[in-house]
Amino acid sequence: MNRDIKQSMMTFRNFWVIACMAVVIFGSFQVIFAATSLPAYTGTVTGEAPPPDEPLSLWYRQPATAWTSALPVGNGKQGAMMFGGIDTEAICLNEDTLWAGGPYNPDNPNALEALPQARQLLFEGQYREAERLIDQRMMANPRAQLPYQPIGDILLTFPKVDTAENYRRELNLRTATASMQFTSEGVTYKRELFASYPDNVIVMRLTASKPGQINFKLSMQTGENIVNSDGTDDTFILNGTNISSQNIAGALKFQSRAKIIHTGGTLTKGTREIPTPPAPSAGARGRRGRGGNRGGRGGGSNQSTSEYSLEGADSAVILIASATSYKKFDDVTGDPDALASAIIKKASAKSYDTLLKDHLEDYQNIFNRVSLDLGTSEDAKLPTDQQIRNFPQSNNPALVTLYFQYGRFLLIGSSRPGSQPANLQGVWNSDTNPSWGSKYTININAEMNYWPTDNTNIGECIEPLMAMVEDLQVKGAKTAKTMYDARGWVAHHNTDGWRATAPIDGAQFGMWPLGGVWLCNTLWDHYEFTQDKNFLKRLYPAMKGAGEFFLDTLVEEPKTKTLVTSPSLSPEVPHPQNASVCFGPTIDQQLLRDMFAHIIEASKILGVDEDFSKEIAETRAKLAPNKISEGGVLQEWFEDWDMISRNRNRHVSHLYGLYPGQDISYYTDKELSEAVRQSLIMRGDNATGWGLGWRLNLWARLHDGEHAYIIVRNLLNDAEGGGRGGRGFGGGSGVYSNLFDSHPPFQIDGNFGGTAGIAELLVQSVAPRDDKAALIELLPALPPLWSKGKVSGLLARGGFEVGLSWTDGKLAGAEIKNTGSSSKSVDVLLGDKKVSLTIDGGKTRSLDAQLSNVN
Ligand code: FUC
Repeated sequence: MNRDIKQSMMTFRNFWVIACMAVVIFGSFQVIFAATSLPAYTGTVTGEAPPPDEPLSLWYRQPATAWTSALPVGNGKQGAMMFGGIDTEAICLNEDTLWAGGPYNPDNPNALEALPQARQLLFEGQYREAERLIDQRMMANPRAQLPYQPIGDILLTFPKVDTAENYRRELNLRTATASMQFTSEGVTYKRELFASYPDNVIVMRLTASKPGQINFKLSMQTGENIVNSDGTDDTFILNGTNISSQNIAGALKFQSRAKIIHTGGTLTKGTREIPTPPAPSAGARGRRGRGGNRGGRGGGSNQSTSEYSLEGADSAVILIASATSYKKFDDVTGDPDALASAIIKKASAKSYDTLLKDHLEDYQNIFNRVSLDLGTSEDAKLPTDQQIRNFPQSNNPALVTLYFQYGRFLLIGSSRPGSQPANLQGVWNSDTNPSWGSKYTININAEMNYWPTDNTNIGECIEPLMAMVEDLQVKGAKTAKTMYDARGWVAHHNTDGWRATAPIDGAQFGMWPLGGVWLCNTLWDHYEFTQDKNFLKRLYPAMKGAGEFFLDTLVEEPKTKTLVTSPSLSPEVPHPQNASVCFGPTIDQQLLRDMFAHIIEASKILGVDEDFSKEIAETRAKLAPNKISEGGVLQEWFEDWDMISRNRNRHVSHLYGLYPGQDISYYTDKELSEAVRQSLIMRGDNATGWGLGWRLNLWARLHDGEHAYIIVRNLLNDAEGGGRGGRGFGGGSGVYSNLFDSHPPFQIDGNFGGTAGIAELLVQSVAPRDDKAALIELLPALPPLWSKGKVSGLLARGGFEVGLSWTDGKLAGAEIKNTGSSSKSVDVLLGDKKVSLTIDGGKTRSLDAQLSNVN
């Protein structure tokens, strides 16, 4: 179906679903709606609120109606979105362990028998037949993984407001607090929301400039099953169970609590009559859309029967916590009631000011490590949605700075020690059937989420990814044994909360056994930045196990006698033989060359597994090399099909070697780097969110700041204004008005790729290896439009922190700190100038514009 027609039908369907649910029940006070949107405010907004004092703020002069205009907060485990509605509000809640279904084993024992035949067909050039065979005999059962779920929405309804003066809502990135304020009949109302990591709680405060003015009713809705909704005198409690999916029964219990603490006024607990709920939308019950990937809309249709009313209070604080029975991918015996009540008990023992202070101390300790100034402009004074609309015609570097810092805020908000890793939507999902299940796609997306972790100095955010890889080793070992009769572990192109590792969706997407390797390489990068040997000890078993799997499954290509993966594919790109499945796609060998090099180095550093490391080195030497096609591009496949295919796909998998990989060095592999450049030109600058994030980093590595800026522009395209769009997705990629990346729909990886790429334009680095010192390059790809600026707190591989400033596009000065405890050498590069420094542990050296050492 024509994409535009489809899109407008979707919009129409959304409208209809929302309209059906916007049932006014009891007079002007109570409204039911789906929190993928908020009914538009029907009163009048007057006045022009000034910009917030904090320049690092997203801000708007009207409430959000679409979920992608609402503002997120998160503490890693719990996420919330706030619309800033005037007489209605929905706080959309996520808890990162609520997935559909329960523990399951999708490994397909029939795969093993089909494996040799698939390999043979591939070597015989019968790609289509191989793909068909794999599709029939080697895919997971079920063929899809299970989707991540929203908890539901806390609904607040307020007395009707006819006129709201000087309305403003904002997200202050310095305080990680979303808020809104307006004045009505001489009273200024303010509502603030933050998510505290130290207390694992979501905190909302409602204040008014005059006493006795806080009135609201609180209830909840969810797309999950409600067991009961009740509570104590001051605490709303909803107990529920998760939905089933793919015939895997829901096995999780969950609970959400909202404790209302008020000054003055009266709080009453009541019940409300629920009209016969609208039939659950197909989306709410696991309907699978286009390609099995497009989600349905509508998260919440089951309404709580309990409802709390606060009347005439001076102020109120609502403490919100959700918990589930998920303990681990194979253990669902947790007690959500005990967990949620413990959180609320701990948080309510603190005053609001203390909760806020502890939150700020924790958050700012991480967020404030990097400061960036790319310059400002008149446009920077405008509301964020306006800045986005103007961006193509303006030079507004302040919006780029905001977008950069927003990416850091989002990762701090969706991935902290003890939480799950950031999924395709971080920890902000409103749909029970989200696009691509809001899972972990590990053929680019989950890894991209972690690209800004180290260079933008938020290193602790990587911990959940390491923990997930520990789980995947367990599940992936079963998949390796069952489906390949191999040692070690394997993960294909996706995983979920249950850590499924078998190939899914269809051979042309799922038959890619390198997901685990890419994850290992992402984690290795953390080691290169930090030089943290304890982290390396934790990572090593994962690399070793992934290495063992490939020692057992690499096959010799008959003509060249080189080693290749088979069966595999170049992620999601069909080749000219009418299939995607193939042997030895370029990315596979690049990923393996990198990981094998890491294993060899780790074995030396940790003093372990000498023989294994030798075997890995021998195998590494036999891997099929990178090849340049007749047409001058880097070959994507083993065969030279690129010039036939002339693919403009968003995936640029074969360019992995240059970024984020290390297989192709811009400094030493000039010809291959040029071939990467040619491939990138052939692929084009037009892609969906994460495809742009990847292109940005690649252009940065290719030292082309001017071209990189074209990509920055595309990343910041106004997704809501139509504008340019990614191929095959019918337009609308870029950013929504809340600066969420639009694939479309919202997918968070583009935000993270963008943030990493902006840092990569300013500083690049190579870790020390053998007797070679670390390398730090200053301003490798500065876009000409950013003529003056400064940055501090970026990290470089080898254990360094870098600050620098520039004017007229040229370095003004730099500071390099050795973040380790012992003395280290580093080569510093600026254009074709290079100096070698030795910096004592914990010390900083300053350089001037000529790279002369000034102290
Ligand atoms: C891969 C990509 C899609 C999307 C999905 C989550 O399948 O090809 O574009 O990002 O992952």
